[in-house]
This record gives sequence, C-alpha cells and structure tokens, in this order.
Amino acid sequence: TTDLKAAVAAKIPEEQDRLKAIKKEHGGKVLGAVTVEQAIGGMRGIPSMLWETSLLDPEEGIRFRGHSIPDLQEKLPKAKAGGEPIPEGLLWLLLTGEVPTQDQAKSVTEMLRERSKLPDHVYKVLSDTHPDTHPMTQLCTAVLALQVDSKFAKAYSQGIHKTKYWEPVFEDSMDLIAKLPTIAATIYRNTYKGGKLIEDDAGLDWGASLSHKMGYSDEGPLEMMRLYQTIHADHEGGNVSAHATHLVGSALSDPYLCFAAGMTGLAGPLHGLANQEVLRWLNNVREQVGDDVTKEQLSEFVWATLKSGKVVPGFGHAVLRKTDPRYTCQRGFAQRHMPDYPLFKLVSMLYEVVPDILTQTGKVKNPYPNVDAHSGVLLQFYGMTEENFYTVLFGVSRSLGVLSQGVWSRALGLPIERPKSLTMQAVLDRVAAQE
Ligand code: CMX
Repeated sequence: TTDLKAAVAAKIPEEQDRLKAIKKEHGGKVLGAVTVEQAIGGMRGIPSMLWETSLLDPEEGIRFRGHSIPDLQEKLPKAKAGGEPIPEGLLWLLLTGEVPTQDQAKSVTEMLRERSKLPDHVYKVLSDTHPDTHPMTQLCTAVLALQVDSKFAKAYSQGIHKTKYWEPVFEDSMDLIAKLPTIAATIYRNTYKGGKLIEDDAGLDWGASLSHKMGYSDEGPLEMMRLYQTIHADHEGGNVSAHATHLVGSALSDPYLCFAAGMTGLAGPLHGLANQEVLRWLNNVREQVGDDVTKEQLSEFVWATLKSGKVVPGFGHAVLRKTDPRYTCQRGFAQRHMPDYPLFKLVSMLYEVVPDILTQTGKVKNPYPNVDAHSGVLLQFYGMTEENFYTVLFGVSRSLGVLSQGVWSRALGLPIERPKSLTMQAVLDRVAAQE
C-alpha cells in the first residue's frame, strides 16, 4: 500500500500482541536497579519507558527503527539521484518500521501537502506577537493556536472508544507535521524579513518546501534542509523534548498540546537551544580574533568559557559516549559542499581542541561534539544567519519522531506516566531500611 494510515493499521494487531506477550511472560523481571545517585542525577540511565521509533547506542549513536544514519542516507528515497534522503521517507519508516519505496514516500509528500494550509487565525496570532518574542516561543504559540482543530480532543469529548484513540491521534499528528514548515517559515519571515511571506512551490517535498518558504530555493539549501530535517527527527524517548511530549501525551492531552510541551523543552539551552548557543560562541571567537584563529587561541577561549562557569555548547551528551553520528553526517555534507568555508574550518578546529580540554576537567563523561555543534555552519553557509531561529528548524524535524511515537503509544494503550518521587528524608529512610 502507499497509504500510510493503512500501513500503520496493518501493523497494530501484531505489535499489540507482542507487547501483551512481553508483559505476560516477563512482567516481573528486573531491567535494572535504581541507585540514589540516579534518582538525584536526572534519572540518567534508568530504563523506565517504552519507545519504539528509535534506540540510542552510547557508542554508535542513534538508530531509527534499527537503521543507522549512514544506512538511511543510502536506503531512504531521495528527491534526486545521489542526493540527500527526504524526511517523508523517514516518517514512513518511523511509523511502520519499514523502509519505504519511492512511491510510498511520494504518497506521504502528497498527503502532507494536502494538509499543509494554515488557518488565518494562526497567521494572525503570529503577526500579533511582540516582535522580540523568541522564535521558539512563537512556535509553541502557533502550535497551541492550532489545537482548536484537534480531532482527538473532539473525538474524546464525544466518547470515542479507547481502542480507536490512535486514529484521531494519527490525523492530528499528520495535520500538525504538515503545517509545521509553513509555521516555521512564517515565524522566520515575520521576525527577520519584515513579514513578507513566500508562496509555496507545489512541486517541492516537505523539507525542501520549508527552505523555499523561508526564502532559500537553490539546490544547495534544499538538499541541506532535507538532510537536516531527517537527522534531527528522533533520539529515543528520554531526552527532554521526546520525554515531555510522551509524558503530556500519556495524560491523553492531544498531539498539539503534547508537542507544544516538547517544544518548550527543546527551547532549553542544554537541549535544542544549544545550536543557537554554538553559533553565538563561534561568532564571539571570530569577533575577538578574526577568522585566522590558532589552536592556542581557541584553547584559551574554551578554558575561559569553562572558568566562567559556563558549558561549551555543542559538546557532551547525557547518553552518547562517542562523536554523534549526526555531527559526522553534517561534517560529511560540509566536506562535500563547503570544504573551504572559514566557519567550517573553525568548527573542524574545535573538534581537534575541545575533547582534550573537556577530558582534562576530569568530570565530563563525553567530551565529543553532538548534533548541535555542526548544524549552524550549514545554515550560515546558505545565508540563514539568524541563529535565534535555529532551534525552530530542530523542532520541525523533532515532530516526526515524537508524534510517530505518540501514535504508537496510543495504539499500544500505554498508560499515564506517574513515577515515584522522594523527599531527601524519604531517600535516607529507604537507605536506612536496607542497612
Ligand atoms: N562543557 C562544560 N561542562 C560540561 C559539558 C560541556 N560541554 N558537558 C558536560 N559538562 C559538565 C556538566 O555540566 C557536569 O558538571 P557539574 O558536575 O559541575 O554539574 C559534568 O560535566 C558531568 O556532566 P555529564 O554527566 O558529562 O553530562 P550530563 O549528562 O549531565 O549533561 C549535557 C549532558 C548535554 C547537558 C552536557 O554535556 C552539556 O551541558 N553540554 C553542552 C550543551 C549542549 O551541547 N547541549 C546539547 C545536547 C544535544 C541536544 O540535546 O540537542
């Protein structure tokens, strides 16, 4: 079939049976103990959530439905031969577990295009926001404004049977994914280009159309945006944006409400906002030393950042312990398309300088670069110089992963989340009871 919803529907019974069997046969078995350190330390490493669309290996990085990023660059359908994958193909994979054919990916492009029109009131909400409103805040505002059209919220209020939840959740998720490029481009044009919007080009795929509507229609930025939107989609379930979406969705809040929750989390500087912070940091270096910075000068900058009690943005990770494959993939794109670009050279030099220094601090568990260390370079090269906007691009892509999982969370009947919290005294009491 080329019908995405039908392809998902066909998978649901077997996956429901699989989960039922796992619960029945293994429900009482232990996945891992929880130490006091983990309870205090941001629940790091506690296996406590189901997430089907992707899994993160600390050494190898993310796998989407079992496929690594280099794998997918080869296997996923492309807009042009030898080019970058289109994110619609990844959406099919995330939702169905199968790598799509060219026709299946094309049908997703068409399905999203049919749903892409933004209601007038959302344009109005966006043009009425205070001009200094951060683009991520504008994104959340627009998503919440769309919630009035939620098919799930309506179906729930009309008493839909719980076995059918996934269907309106699927509809809302596709509607929202379809509209996000227009929302993002409108935020961009309003904030930086005097509100002059650009007509869509009906011949373009979902990711390329975002670049086009922002005002960048050459082959270079179109291909870059396809890749960008593919690799930022999902990073298993525990990161702040995915977990926030999942948590809020578990209360049966509709996809608009839970995606907005995810995006307020992505807007934090330790998570998605790091791509903006990286650019600021790089610009600061260039302003003070120029483009011909030496390794020694760069080291001084890194040490000064650490000594002033700040993090080096774009480096480190809560789970990964090697260079992020999403970094490597963007580096490959830069090597192919902008090998002599001074900012790329600067970022490459950072790769040589920062890991040693972070290792010397003796506390950073992963001194290597993450996805956010590189994305700004690609955007800058094609003229998208407004770094405060970068996290919105991350957010558009993240919708593919977290909303796909949302469909499956409802299809599998996952319950409301409610982990146990403790006071310090309760921690001490539990420890004492064991001694
Ligand atoms: N620069 C300076 N210090 C760092 C650091 C960095 N890049 N990465 C980690 N550390 C510090 C931590 O702040 C922590 O210090 P304290 O003990 O003084 O509190 C210590 O090293 C140990 O931290 P960790 O266990 O290695 O890392 P965490 O799991 O706690 O945090 C992360 C992970 C990503 C928040 C952290 O590495 C960081 O702040 N990096 C910079 C921001 C960034 O790039 N975020 C984007 C991540 C990718 C994404 O989500 O988009």
